[in-house]
Parts: sequence; structure tokens; C-alpha cells
Amino acid sequence: MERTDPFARHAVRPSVSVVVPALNEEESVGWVMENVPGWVDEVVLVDGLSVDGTELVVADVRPDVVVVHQRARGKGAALRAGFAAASGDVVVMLDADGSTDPREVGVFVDALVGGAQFVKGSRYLPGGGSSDFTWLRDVGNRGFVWLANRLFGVAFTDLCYGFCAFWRRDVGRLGLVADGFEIEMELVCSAVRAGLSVVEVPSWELCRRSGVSNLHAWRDGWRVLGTLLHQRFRLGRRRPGRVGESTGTEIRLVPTLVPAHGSGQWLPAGSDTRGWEEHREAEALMTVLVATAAESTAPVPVRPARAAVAELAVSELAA
Ligand SMILES: Nc1nc2c(ncn2[C@@H]2O[C@H](COP(=O)(O)OP(=O)(O)OP(=O)(O)O)[C@@H](O)[C@H]2O)c(=O)[nH]1
Ligand SMILES: [Mg+2]
Repeated sequence: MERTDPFARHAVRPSVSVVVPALNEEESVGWVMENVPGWVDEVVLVDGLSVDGTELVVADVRPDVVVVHQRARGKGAALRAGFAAASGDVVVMLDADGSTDPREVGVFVDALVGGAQFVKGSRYLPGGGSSDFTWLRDVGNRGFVWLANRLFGVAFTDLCYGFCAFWRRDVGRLGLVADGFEIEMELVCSAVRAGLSVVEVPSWELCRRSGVSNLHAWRDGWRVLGTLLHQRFRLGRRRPGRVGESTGTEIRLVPTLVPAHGSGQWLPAGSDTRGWEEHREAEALMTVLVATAAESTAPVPVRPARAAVAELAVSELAA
């Protein structure tokens, strides 16, 4: 497995951000963080309002973690917020439950540095596999692969696998809008439609290390199918480079001061309903990015600190 710095032989070293969506994964995310290669420049944790110590576990291993508190629900909304917050040249997606192996990150980055524009893991290539497939997921996934290959004229071996990497400069071209697990299908279809060169690398999916899945095979399967059909037929014939021109992606990231990790007054994002006035009494503060849907009229539950208020559109951040 790749454990060395894939940039060692390159004069100009692109920076790498790892984006980790997490919802109550304190039992698993520590292992994930400990196995993120040391040469990764940035870890962005998108915490879906966990009520456990997920954030603390990550901060313990990576004190420099960029924390995003995700007010909208779903893995897709989490990833979109994470992509907006990331600052690296390269973005790699990693699950917090340990099912995507952080020790494989180098293989993905290597493929990008070698010329690919979008890299996706495949559990069906030689060297890849899964310890986590149920028969339903396996059959369903094979069906999606068959259909997508015919609809898009491609020859993928796998889909619906959340281990992907790409250059951050291309995020805007993908025009991502998915909120749920269908983001994985949307990412790949959008990359194809945008004319990016998509490369598969072998990957071995592990079982989640603890806790329960947030995925519901039937419900999420329908959403995936809807996304696939929408991606293929929305604009009729494929027009490379046109996708994402009018992105509906509107997630705001609001820098917000909250009690710092280790301050004794820290609370998990999902159980902290205090307002800024109460936070101001905290002995130590830190900044998190609160992600909300731009169209949402609901107030951000934790009021942003006055000095730090800045509302940043995804498009600005991705620029
Ligand atoms: N921030 C955030 N993360 C989420 C949300 N839903 C799922 N996740 C995370 O997304 C990753 C993948 O979700 P899982 O529930 O493991 O789904 P899965 O990998 O298809 O299912 P398993 O087979 O159980 O691993 C995990 O790290 C979850 O914690 C959400 O609404 N918000
Ligand atoms: Mg998982």
C-alpha cells in the first residue's frame, strides 16, 4: 500500500486536503486520522451535528483540523461544504467510519499528479475489493455501473463508492447540488460531462469500524437512480465543459467563534444550542465554519462572532 510522499519526485508539490464527512463516528474516526498520511496538508472535518466526541477525537490527532459544522443534512451537503472549506490544490474524500482506507490516499494523489483530472476508487479492479458489500448493494451497484456505462458511453468498473479525488480548481465545473448519498453518482457523472479525464484506481473497501450505517439501500438507491437519469438527460447530449456554468450550489460558510476543544466548555455541535453571548464567557474560543444552505431563512443556531462575520459563497471559496 502507498505510504510514501507521492510528490517526492516532483519539483512543484501540490497541497492536499482531505475532506471527512462525519456523523457520530467517535469510535472510528481516530483510526482514520491516525492513518492519514503525514504529508497531507489539511484535514477538513465536516461534522453533521454529531452529539458524540467525533470532533474532539479528530482534534486530538490533528490539532490543525478545519472544522465545519454542517446544519443541512446528508453526506452530499457535508461534502459540498467540505469542498468549499478546503484550501489544498487536491481534494481527497475520506469516510470517517474507516470504510475508505486512508492509507490509499497516496494512490489517488499519484494518479492526479500523473495527469488524471478526476480519480475514483474501484472495488472491482484487480487489487480492489470490499469487506462491506451486502448482496443487495453489490447487485444494485453492478446495475448502476451497467446503466451508467451505456448512458454515458464509458467503461467504469464501479460507482456509488465515496473514495474520489480531484483538483480543487475543478469543483465549480462539477456543479454539485446533491444533498444525500447520491453525491457519489453526481460527482462521477458531472466529471464525465465536464470532459474531465476520469481514472479508476483499485481500492479495498473496509467494514465500518463501529456504529451503524446512515445509508438506506432502497431509499438512497432511488435517489442514485434519479441522479443518474437527471445527469444524462437534463441537458440532452453531453456537452463537455458546460456543466456547472450555472451552479445551484449555494452553501454559506459562516466563521463562528465557539468554546475551544479542551476548554472544558466545549460541547458537540449537535448538542450546543448556546448563542454567542453565552460563548463569549468561555475561557478559550476557536473558529469553526458553520455551513448553512444559502436559501435557508432559518437563523444560524449559533450566532456568529461580530468580528469574524463573513458570509462566503461556495463559488467564491472554490475560486
Ligand atoms: N457530516 C455528515 N456526515 C455524514 C452524514 N451522513 C453520513 N455521513 C458520513 O458519511 C460517511 C459515509 O456514511 P455511511 O453511513 O458510512 O454510509 P456507507 O459508507 O454507505 O455505509 P456503511 O456500509 O455502513 O459504511 C461516514 O463517515 C458518515 O459518518 C451527514 O448527514 N453529515
Ligand atoms: Mg461507510
